[in-house]
Order: sequence, then C-alpha cells, then structure tokens
Amino acid sequence: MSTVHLLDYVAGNIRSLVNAIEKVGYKVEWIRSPEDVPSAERLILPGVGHFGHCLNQLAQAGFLPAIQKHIESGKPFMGICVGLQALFEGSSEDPGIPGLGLIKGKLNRFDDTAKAVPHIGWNSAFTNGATLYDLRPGSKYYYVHSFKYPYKAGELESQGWTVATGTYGSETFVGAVARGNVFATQFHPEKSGVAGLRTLRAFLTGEGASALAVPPGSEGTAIPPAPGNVTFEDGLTRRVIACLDVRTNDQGDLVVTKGDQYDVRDKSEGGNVRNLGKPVELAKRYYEQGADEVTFLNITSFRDLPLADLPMLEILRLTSETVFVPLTIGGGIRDAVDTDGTKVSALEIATMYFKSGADKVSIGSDAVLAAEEYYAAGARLFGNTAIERIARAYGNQAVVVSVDPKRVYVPKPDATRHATIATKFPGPKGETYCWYACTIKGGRETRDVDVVELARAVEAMGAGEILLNCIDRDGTNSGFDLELVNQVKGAVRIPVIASSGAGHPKHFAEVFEQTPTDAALGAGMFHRGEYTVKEVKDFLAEKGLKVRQFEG
Ligand code: 1PR
Repeated sequence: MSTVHLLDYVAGNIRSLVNAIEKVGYKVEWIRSPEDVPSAERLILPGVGHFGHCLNQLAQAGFLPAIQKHIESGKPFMGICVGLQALFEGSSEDPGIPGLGLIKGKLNRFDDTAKAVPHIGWNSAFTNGATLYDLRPGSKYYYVHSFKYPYKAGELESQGWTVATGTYGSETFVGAVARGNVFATQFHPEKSGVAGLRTLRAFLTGEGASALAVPPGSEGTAIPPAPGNVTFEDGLTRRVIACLDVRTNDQGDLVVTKGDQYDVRDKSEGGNVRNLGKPVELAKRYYEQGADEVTFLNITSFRDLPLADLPMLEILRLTSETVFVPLTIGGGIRDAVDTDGTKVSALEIATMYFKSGADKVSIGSDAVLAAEEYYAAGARLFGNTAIERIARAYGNQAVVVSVDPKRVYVPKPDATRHATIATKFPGPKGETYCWYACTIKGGRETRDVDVVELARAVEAMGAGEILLNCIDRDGTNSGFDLELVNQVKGAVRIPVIASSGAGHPKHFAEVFEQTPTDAALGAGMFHRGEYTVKEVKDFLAEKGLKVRQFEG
C-alpha cells in the first residue's frame, strides 16, 4: 500500500486525518524528527491551533529547513488549515513570527463586526474553472479558522499559484492554493465528507493537480460556467447538527438516550434509562443523511471520570473511522482526580478525546464555575481555566461551551440584576419578563449566573463556539427558544448553535429565519425516526436557505 508521511509536530487532533488517508487507500507513516523528512515521498503538514504555535513548534524542533528542502526537491507537499497559513510570510495572529514565505503576503483576521468569527462551517473552494485537485464548484468544504488570506484577483496567480476561493460575508478569501508540487487547503479535507476525501485522493495520486483555467492576467474576469449543470452557490451554508446524548444504562451499556427537560428515564416501564440506539451506528446514519456535524454528549461522565470511561473513547475511535464530518465530544471535561487518586487535568482529558478522533471538545459545568471565578476576580483572566488551556493548545475552534439554561420569570426587569428579556411566553403568574439561569451537573444545580454573563466570560476565555441548550425546551418538540438564541447572539461575536426543542423541519427554518444563529441542532426527532437530517435540509433548501447537499 502506498504511503504518505504525516508531520505531527504536536500531539494534535489529527486522528481524523489518519482515518481519511486510510479511507482513500494510503498508509500513514509518521515524521517525528527532521531526520525523518528526507525519507518522505509525499508529505502532509496538518495545522492545528494558532499560526505562531505551529511555526514555533516547527522551528524549535528544527523542521523548517527540512520542509523547505522537501518542497524544493519537487516531491508532493500538502498543507492543511494552519499548514496552508504557514506557507505565507506571516499572520497578524502572531505578528512577530515569520511563516515559510513560499507565498508573498500576510494573513489577517476576518472582520467580526457583522458576522461571527471564527468562520466555522461549510463553504466553497471555487476554482473559477481551473483544475485544482478535483475541487468542485457544487461541493462544500469544512472550514474552521479566524484568520485568512484575503483574495485579490491575479495576485497569487501572478506568483504562479492556482487559487480556489470562498466568500464569508463580504470577504473573499483563499480556500486552497496549488503550484507545482505544493497543494494547500484552508479547509479540512478530512472533515469535508466525500468532497474532502476526493481532493485528498487527488493529492495522494497526483491526479488533476492544477492548471489555470484562464491565461495569466485575465483572472477575475467573467466566471466560466461550472462544469456540467452544477449550480455554483458561494458562501457559508446553514449547519444542521445531530446530537447524541450518551450514557450508561442500568445494564452498564453506553447507549444513546434523550431527556425530557433533561430527565432521561422512561415515565413508564419501571423508569429505565431511555435506550434509543447504539452511538456508533446512529452517528454513521446521521452522517449518511447529511449531518454537517455530529456531537456526542456523555451525560454520565460528570459522575465518573472519563479516564474510567473508556467506552466513550472507543466510540469516538470507531465513529471517526466512518464519519468524515466534525465530531464534538462533551461531558466531564474538567480538572479531576481519577479513581486511583491521580490528578488529571481538563487538558489531558481533552487530549485523550482528540487522540481518539474528536475535533472539538465541549465544556459545560466547568465553564459556569470558571465564569463565576472570572467575575469574582473582577472580569480578569489568569490563563488557568480549562477553556484557556485547551484553546491555547488546540486553537479556539476546538473548544465549545455547552450551556444548560432554564427560564427564571420576573414581574419586571428591575426585579433582578440579571439580563432580562420581554417574553411572549408569560410565566405561571403572568410574568412577562424572564432571564435564563445557567445550571451545572446536567441541570441538577442552578447557579446565580445568567446566559449573557456566561457567554461573554467564555468568549473572553477563548471559547470558539457556544452550544446553547435550553432545559425548558429540551425534548418538547415545541421548537427552539428563539428569545434565548437572540439574547445570546446579541451578546457575543463567536458562533452559536441553537439546541433543544426541535421536533419538525420547520423548527430549523424558524430559528434560521428569526434569529442570526450559526447552526441548529436536533436530537430526539432524529433518534425516534420522526424525521431524517436529509428531510430537514431539503425543507431548508425549499425555503431558500443555503444548505450543503450530502455527496454519497
Ligand atoms: O457539565 O461538562 O460534564 O457536560 C455535560 C454535558 O451533558 C452538557 O453538555 C449537558 O448539556 C449534557 N447533559 C447533561 N445531562 C443531560 C441530560 O439530558 N440529563 N444533556 C445532558 C443535555 C442537551 C442536548 C439535547 C438538546 C436537543 N441535552 O444534548 O440533545 O436539548 O434535544 P432535542 O432536540 O431532543 O430537544 P459537563
């Protein structure tokens, strides 16, 4: 079997890349030191985390001269995400740290005044008719980054690069580049479903490398029609996420369950833990229905330390072998003491999950407690929270904060210090105002922190995204709490995932049309087989909302 060498400069979350490479029929050999590089025929540099962190790690380990030599030798080289960014001269993310300088120019941050940053989700890699490692105008690719190279027609082409672009808001950025033996993608091919596997295979086989579609100097003119009858639609699609609440049932098996306002036990049948299926099977089913992401929430592990929770790691390993869209895992990620008394940090637990195939980790209870300490210290940070440490090591985009709020009704706004909203759904005593109190331990304990305080605190700590659940709506099939989503979206600039209450495809259309949410999540309606993810996305497409079509 042909091999490809993977430069693992840091124990990053790149198991999914290994799975994708093996899926397209290649074997991964690891590059652990600069001396290994000359033996590589094909070399992939996966980028994890920050620009400066990546370049510093490469420099300190002495990899930079070896990488330059590999590229100069004409042997195939591929950079992914920060691995593309490293090819440039630098980035405003870490101004003092130089890149490889293969491409003239410096990256800068997306403008977040009118859109969420990081740019997370499925967007185009439009080649404007050029051949570029089988990138296709009708396909979408998974991006997760805050910094980008702004595309100016003809600029990189004049340096001999063939370029694919994406557009986010009003900004068009470089999605992929190729020149000679070098190919690099800002998106993650290993998390971009079949479209991503296709371009990875094209690089590994060398098929359809790159060729300009238009003679140099005439770039940026009229866009030639996409091949075939594919309609090209630029821009970020609406993300539909399938969520699997996982816990051990009374027989000790890890099953997919689902709560009603977080109560996962059947009202009848002796109050057993609802068993809605096997985690690996259901995750694969939702991937094949077109889910843009899959989230596992391990809802028992806040009692049992994940280290003892090996089944969840095995579930991730198995799932990441057949599901090539982003996987998020939450539940029990916090500093803890293992059953044998050893201290285990949240970062170590997160690293176990990343090594098992997770792309993002989700922190719930610990984020609320960290927010309380943040405000108690006068809204100051000391770099020691789980969110800060994991974001520093793996990048902001790898950290999701899962919020478990419940409504607290008040007769008037000044009845509480918390951020209230006027609600269309009056309380039990006719109250027309409410605020949302955060809870920990799966809703078992309510804290004196509201969702606006929590969202702003975790954004300051470097969380990349908020998973906004709602205990009142959980499992009710009554639709998302649009008032809650609007309040949190109005408070932060990082992406928000609306969660809890979906029972019909129209609920997804509603939340995308009536709030600026960046994504929407469903659970029970999928597990009970009432609707498929595909039916939801087809419904959204009929409503004129931009969705990614699954490519089988
Ligand atoms: O606090 O860091 O250990 O994380 C625990 C995680 O587990 C949190 O993300 C918390 O939301 C979740 N969790 C804990 N207990 C429960 C429970 O149900 N008893 N699940 C639970 C919460 C929320 C979503 C759910 C949506 C959509 N579930 O996962 O899927 O509400 O459901 P629906 O579409 O069926 O309405 P930590």
